[in-house]
Amino acid sequence: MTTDVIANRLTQVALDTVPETVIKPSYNRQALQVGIVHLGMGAFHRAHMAVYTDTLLNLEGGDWRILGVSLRSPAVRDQLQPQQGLYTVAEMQGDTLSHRIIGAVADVLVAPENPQTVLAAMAAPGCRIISLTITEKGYCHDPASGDLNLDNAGIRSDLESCVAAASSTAVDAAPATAIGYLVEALRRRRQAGIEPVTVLCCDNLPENGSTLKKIVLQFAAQCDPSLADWIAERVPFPNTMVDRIVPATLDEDIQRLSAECGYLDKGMVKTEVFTQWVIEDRFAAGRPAWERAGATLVEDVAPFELAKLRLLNGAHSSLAYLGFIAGYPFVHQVMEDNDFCVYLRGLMLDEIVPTLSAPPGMDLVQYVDSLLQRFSNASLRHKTYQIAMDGSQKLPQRLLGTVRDRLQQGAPIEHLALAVAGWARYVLGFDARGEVIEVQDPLVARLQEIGETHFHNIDDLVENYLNLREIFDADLAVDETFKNRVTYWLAHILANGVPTTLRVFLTEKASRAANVGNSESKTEINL
Ligand code: CS2
Repeated sequence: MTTDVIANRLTQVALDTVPETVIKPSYNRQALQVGIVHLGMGAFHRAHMAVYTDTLLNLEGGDWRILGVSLRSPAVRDQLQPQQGLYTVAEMQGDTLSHRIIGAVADVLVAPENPQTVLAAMAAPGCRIISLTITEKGYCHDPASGDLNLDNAGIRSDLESCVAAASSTAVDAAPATAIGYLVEALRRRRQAGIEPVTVLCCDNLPENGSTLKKIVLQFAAQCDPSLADWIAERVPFPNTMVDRIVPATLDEDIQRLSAECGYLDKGMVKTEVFTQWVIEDRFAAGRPAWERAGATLVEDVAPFELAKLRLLNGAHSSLAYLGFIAGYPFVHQVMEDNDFCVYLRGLMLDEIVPTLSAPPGMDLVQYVDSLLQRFSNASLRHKTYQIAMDGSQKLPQRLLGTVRDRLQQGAPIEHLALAVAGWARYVLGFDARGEVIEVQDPLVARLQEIGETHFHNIDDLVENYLNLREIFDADLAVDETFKNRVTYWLAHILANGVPTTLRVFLTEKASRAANVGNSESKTEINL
């Protein structure tokens, strides 16, 4: 007998024995067809888009179930397939915990094991939406310029297959990248005369749909310009703003669920109560009525997306780098440190908010308060290390766009420069006690080479980081104010550590405000 049987694994059959306190799908799952193929079955999708879709299926049914595709690892398939796609979303806030089982996922495929099945599903007439949560680096682009990275090994091999497919009829391409899958699926749809689909990007990229469209068109143009034209004309790529904090599931979360609800769910995800999804309403072949499930369908997502990327994600990355170096493994621990709270509030209110225009119906000062509360949610146990990953892909849209706008306005960038210095300190690859940090980033080799070569000369160190064109565009790299302030704060952190640096930062800020007499800052300094 396996442990799964002993522990009562969640399955379609076992649904009846799940306690009443757990919300379950009320629709006949098998009767509903797949209408969405989703690339990237990580925890975020399972706690966000799949939940909206499940809510809608509960309300009105519809052929909108989701076929998930994992582009690399079989882990999620191995978790969900024995559970017939069922999994639990645990919403956590303080001591309160609610559980809901999601039925929207029909199955999960692992792309490298079954590339042709994946492509066939993406090219099937029933597939009306192809959606993606593949993280920033999955787009194989240069985050500073938004262009496809033609040096990426996966892109190079996918381009070769694409050229071959465009010139012959019987090529079974096995793409390496999500972009390769998308273009090949769209090529097959066009060739077979199947109605175009909508490609729905749900990652934290600036103008995510438009960015993905540009990458896809650049790719397609390299192998078949007429395909690029067809995609440009026929396939919508709506922009979206996605928001929900979804930390990676820990073993202890699975054990807790098992202890509290009496079943084993290896695919469970944990999240906060808050959730938001703003979608540009531009679909080629219909869409689920997600507005009935709480999503906001709008004509223009840009202000929502910019506010979310710059405020939530910008502050998140800042607290992750500085917090990790300060010795805090979890986000809520950072928020328990008053100096951090004051700094983050100042970062958002003084330096980020002035670069934004408030999205319709949103008060940005209230939004900042709500973010500080959300970050303080101790029950999520969200690791600073998780957010610190892939900084080279995140910094441009989270912090550097704001820096650029502030510099153009001649406005101070002190908080932002400290955050960028926190990133530069983190990617050196050792913490305050000299312990190794396993930096996870597509540019890790170059980052660490720069760190090793220039560690003893901070000016050169910063200069070399700023010369990484994937992250810092040419104008920003030569901006003396930016370089100077990042160098200043990095030197401070290296000499004194993050906690002392933060204290000095806040003291200097308070005395500047006192000197001005009438504080320029909206932040309450609580020293
Ligand atoms: C986080 C995001 O890991 C990260 O980089 O900043 O995943 C964040 O939790 C979500 O964007 C919240 O919507």
